[in-house]
Amino acid sequence: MEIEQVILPPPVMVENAPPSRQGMTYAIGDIHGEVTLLRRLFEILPLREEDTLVFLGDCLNRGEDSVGTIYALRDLKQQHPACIFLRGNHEDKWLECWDGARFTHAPKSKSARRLWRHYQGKIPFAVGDWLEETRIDYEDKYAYYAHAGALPGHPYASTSDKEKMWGVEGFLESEYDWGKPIVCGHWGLIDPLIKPNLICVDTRACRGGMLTAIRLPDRKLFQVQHTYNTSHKHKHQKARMKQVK
Ligand SMILES: [Mn+2]
Repeated sequence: MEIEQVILPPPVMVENAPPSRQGMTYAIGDIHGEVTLLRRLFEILPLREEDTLVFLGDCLNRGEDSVGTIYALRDLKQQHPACIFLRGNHEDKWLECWDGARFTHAPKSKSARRLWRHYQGKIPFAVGDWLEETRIDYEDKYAYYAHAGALPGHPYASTSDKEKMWGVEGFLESEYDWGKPIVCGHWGLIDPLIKPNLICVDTRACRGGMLTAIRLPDRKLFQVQHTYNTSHKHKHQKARMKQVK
């Protein structure tokens, strides 16, 4: 099996750095294997050394190349150590099949089974190794970050791990103030949802939508999308850059 390593371009450095060199945080929505979009996103992010990257989970399954995406994320962390990888429901499912050395079976989903068949059950060790590194949530001075959000109406700390990864009904509609905004992916929206108390940046990258990143604290959005030649869905793709605000 040929495995292609994906090399990400070096981070773009900002020419006119803001007067304060305070680190900002880029939260990146569900990638779902869309490694080309990931690469394009990093062509437009004005990432600086002091900034933190928070990947909001569901990095694999469904899209173009799940394993390539994991390699790309691993390489990115080599270049930029301040990378946080959150655990989404898709990572959670794959981890249940990981025994610390290999995957024993595939999760029960169409895209996971397709991946399993593609590698004839021999999914590279690097994937399990990376999965082990994922964490349920993250907090910094700007926000709480969890793949699918938090339990509405209760302090953040009372949200269970399962709820953070799999979501709770009514979360997106909630006006509850957790003290800091909750930043999440998971919900497959057409446009990013940006409210005072919560932000969702899963914008269906793997289903013809956008891969979205939001920067905190200024809430600037960075988005890339495939543009398809209608007859060759995955061949003639270009990222279309759309910056909002
Ligand atoms: Mn999800």
